Amino acid sequence: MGYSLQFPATLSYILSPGAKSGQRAHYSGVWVCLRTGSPGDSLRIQFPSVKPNSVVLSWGNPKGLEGPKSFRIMWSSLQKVEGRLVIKNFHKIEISNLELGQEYFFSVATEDEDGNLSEWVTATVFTVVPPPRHLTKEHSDATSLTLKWMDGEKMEGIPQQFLIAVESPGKEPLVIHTNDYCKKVSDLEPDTKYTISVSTVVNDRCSEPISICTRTVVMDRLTDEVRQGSLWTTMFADNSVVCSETREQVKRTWRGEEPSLRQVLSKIGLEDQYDTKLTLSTFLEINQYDRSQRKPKSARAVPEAFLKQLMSLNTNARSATCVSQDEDKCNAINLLDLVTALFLCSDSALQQDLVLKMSLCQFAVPLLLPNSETKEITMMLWSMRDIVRTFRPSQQAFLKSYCDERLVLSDIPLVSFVRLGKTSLSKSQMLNKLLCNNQQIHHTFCHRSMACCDVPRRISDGLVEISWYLPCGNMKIDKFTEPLAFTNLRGDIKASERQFAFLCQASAAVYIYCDESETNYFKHLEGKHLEANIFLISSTKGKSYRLKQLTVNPRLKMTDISQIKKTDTELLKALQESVSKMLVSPQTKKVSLADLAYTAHCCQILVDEDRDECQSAWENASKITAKVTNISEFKDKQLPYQGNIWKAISWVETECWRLRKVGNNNPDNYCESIKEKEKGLRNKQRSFEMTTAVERFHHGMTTSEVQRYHFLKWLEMELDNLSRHQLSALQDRYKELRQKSLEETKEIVETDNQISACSLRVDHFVRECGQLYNNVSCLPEYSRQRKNIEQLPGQCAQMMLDGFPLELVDGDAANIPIKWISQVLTELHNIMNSSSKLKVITVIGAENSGKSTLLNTMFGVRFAVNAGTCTRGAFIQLISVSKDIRKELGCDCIMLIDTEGLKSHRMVRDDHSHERDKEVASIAVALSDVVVVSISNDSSREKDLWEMVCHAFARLKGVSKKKPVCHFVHTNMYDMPALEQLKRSKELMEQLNEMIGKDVKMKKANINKLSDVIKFDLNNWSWYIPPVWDGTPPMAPVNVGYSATVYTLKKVLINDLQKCPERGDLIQFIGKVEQFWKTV
Ligand SMILES: Nc1nc2c(ncn2[C@@H]2O[C@H](COP(=O)(O)OP(=O)(O)O)[C@@H](O)[C@H]2O)c(=O)[nH]1
Ligand SMILES: [Mg+2]
Repeated sequence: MGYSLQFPATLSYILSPGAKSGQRAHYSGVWVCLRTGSPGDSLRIQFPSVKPNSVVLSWGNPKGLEGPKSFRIMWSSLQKVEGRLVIKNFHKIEISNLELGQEYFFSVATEDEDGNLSEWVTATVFTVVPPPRHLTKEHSDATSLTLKWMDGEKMEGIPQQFLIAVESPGKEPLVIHTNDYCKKVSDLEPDTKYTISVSTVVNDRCSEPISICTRTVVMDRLTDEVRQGSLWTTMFADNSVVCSETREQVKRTWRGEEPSLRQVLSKIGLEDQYDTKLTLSTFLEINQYDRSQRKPKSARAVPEAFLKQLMSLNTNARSATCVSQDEDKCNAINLLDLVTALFLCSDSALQQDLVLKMSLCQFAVPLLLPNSETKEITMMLWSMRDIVRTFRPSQQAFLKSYCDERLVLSDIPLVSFVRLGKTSLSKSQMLNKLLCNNQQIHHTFCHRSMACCDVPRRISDGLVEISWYLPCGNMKIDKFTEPLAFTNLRGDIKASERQFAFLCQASAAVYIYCDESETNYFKHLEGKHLEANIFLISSTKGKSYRLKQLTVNPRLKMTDISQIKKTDTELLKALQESVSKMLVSPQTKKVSLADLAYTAHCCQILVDEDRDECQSAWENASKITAKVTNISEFKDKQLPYQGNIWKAISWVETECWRLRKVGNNNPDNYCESIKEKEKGLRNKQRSFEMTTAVERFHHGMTTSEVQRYHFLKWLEMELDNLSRHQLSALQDRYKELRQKSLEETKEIVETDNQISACSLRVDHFVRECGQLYNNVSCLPEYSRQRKNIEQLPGQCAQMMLDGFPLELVDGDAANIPIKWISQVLTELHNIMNSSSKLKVITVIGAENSGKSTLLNTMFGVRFAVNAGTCTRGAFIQLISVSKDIRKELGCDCIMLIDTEGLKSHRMVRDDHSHERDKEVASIAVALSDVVVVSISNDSSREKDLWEMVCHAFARLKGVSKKKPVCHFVHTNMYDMPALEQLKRSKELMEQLNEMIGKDVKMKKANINKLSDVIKFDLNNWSWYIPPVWDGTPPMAPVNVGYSATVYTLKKVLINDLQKCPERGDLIQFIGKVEQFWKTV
């Protein structure tokens, strides 16, 4: 409720419980000083919230003063009186439009009905100075480091200074003042841990600091070597490798003669993003590109086109988006340069997402990323953390079980391919052939013959890419029976010594392409200890090849291990044999990428995870996960609010209006008894405290903005690591049982329950926060705990903006925690500056029919895939609409609702869960403008599903006046001729109409045919979507047809949204949720 005054300040009233909404406070524009009268001693002023530009002040009720009363409030800064006003019956007020970092004096007096004024009570407060944001370490060596940050929120244009404190245990802290946004801190000790904090200073007032912890590197021997002038120095000493670049190379960089990175970046329009970084949310935003994809006309349009297509898992993203060289020579950019530039210009959330999507498309992903300007090389461990794959090595195939692994944690042999000098053979093409299972070769590594790969590389020499070979357990298909990782170094090893040294220490085998005449190069390796087996693919003038084994210890020696190979095919065969032979050897080095971080450090390669926000976030997350030994015990002890009591409350709460078990009782009496029961349960729930785990969760969420994303991601991954193995076995069992027979109800239900008990996800923590928030009013008003809990909705709103879905309907308890959801969405509305007009797309349908996969592919979001077996809830995610098409679309954002699957009758337990499924589907449908009903091609349960869907629509008629637009999507459909599709669609329509016609309830509601409840366009109301995978997973890339069909559907959905009448914003949406939940 905003209220404008002629004062420089605006204010808004915060309703106290007794006040009626809409009641406005009386305000007198002219200030008259009245004589003092009634007592005012209980008017102690408190400041429940102090922000940079506003404060909330509150005070108690004056003792002995009954009846209506007014308060006079006056506030001033050091310079002048800033504002005055009179309000009636409120005890709390927000004063805004204040200046940050200023001292303000507030005075309040009571005025009774006769106009007598109490004594003034005063209090002073300083408005907050916002801390700086995005503090990062740009560069560091043994004795210095460079920091960079941005100014705090709303600080643009305000004169400010920054205070830097550099602290290290046992040393005097170093304090530096600066006016810049970047600072080099020198004279540090090597190999020492430092905590560095930066605060904003305005009017001599300091903000809260933001800090990072970091460790300087071990004394840099590189510079010594360069100083001594040795051209090529590679030292292998007790397992650590230090390499140097040539003095010339270093000098050139110093003189700034190689600005190729900046040139490339500015050519593709990313010059600013090198510093400010692209974010995930920028690419999820719906913009013109989503309405009509087009081939980029200039190099500047390439990054967006590539990223957008990658987000929708288009396996043609690489070639389809490049500007052809024929059209414009200076416009073309090498694909590897594009990938390198994008990774250098993305923040860590986007990097991780890119890698995940690239790996689903079976594109190789960056392992070592070079920065041609700073000469830094970064191992992209964090970026790869999110890749989880299911595969089946030969042993598992025998046991009929799968391995479900987070790849960076699996011990998998690494096989590296590098080149010395120039060779005519394309090692990338050879690798692609090694990686593919059949004749159809997938371009995992891009190679010269691909479009845009023949353009000269400018910034990607030294890039090492990685891709995995994972067996499916079928001997007829698998080329290798064990998992393998292949890496590929771009450019000559002579120019990438650190990468080469790393690969020699990290790999099981390194294959070096080289010409016979260049083998002298290896002389400097003589006597060194190399972990990898080194093989040469040595050619004589590029005409014939021979595989040789290279040993360097004690003396350099080359042994032929193959006959001369004249053709590529012969060579490929020899390579495959060599790799297979290595795989079966028990001595083969197997190592996880996570463990290779150490090797990277030894080779002077940075690791992206060393960034301080990432490390601290990990520490915070692991404090929680380290305590989990038994998941269901942990949930009972540490997340008690959402346990059985909440389930019971949910049941009684809804029972009051649903009267499921009223029987022959008088409904009024029944309700009374239910309410009594609810009261008892609620009291019991209130006796819980905020547990350590939730406190830590709160801490992790609130530490800092950059850390929050990392914290949530770490928590998500670590929790997944704890439960994945057990869960995936149960899920396999569940699927198996379902396929076997629908009658094995009991066992299915049991497995379902077990899955539920073993699940522990971030959602459970958020759920707990919701429950705590619902009960927050029982805590003392100014307690620390209450303050913490009251921050939670804001944090969760941020979490949604970070790309994490929010649970709308708690699937386990079948309830919507309304108070919590309302507050989170209200905070979201505020964060979006009240521009939250929305339209809603919902997906409902059978469980495991690929609903979440569909939404994820369509919008690039991250709904949980394969989670539909245990919960029956609904999740929401908000994506923003770009400003230039908001008017056209009639909304500022799109809400996606992903519902968990509808289950069929026969296997449902006797706890009204069938009813709950319908309720969840109904509310989701009632809230939406566009509904997608997904149908799997398993027709056995279709009838039940239809019944449920029809019921959802029918109920809708009772609660909502408008009909949603509806699309029916058949997923996992192999090529179906158009005629057959038409026939099927017709049949489906008839079936649905018939079902509706027969239903007595529907008849009563005056529903006779499908079009009475939903809108659809007969030309495109039913869709046949090809299977996701092109081939047999795990080696299958995403099907081009899948991605293309999903994209077409997306365009249609967005068009449908455009045609839907505008609706309100998030605040109105909350109202609708509440209203529908009670009526469905
Ligand atoms: N083979 C195949 N698997 C799919 C397809 N779509 C989804 N899946 C897999 O089916 C499982 C369930 O998918 P999910 O999207 O979670 O289904 P939901 O329960 O309907 O949300 C996941 O393992 C998906 O990878 C498809 O078209 N073909
Ligand atoms: Mg799902």
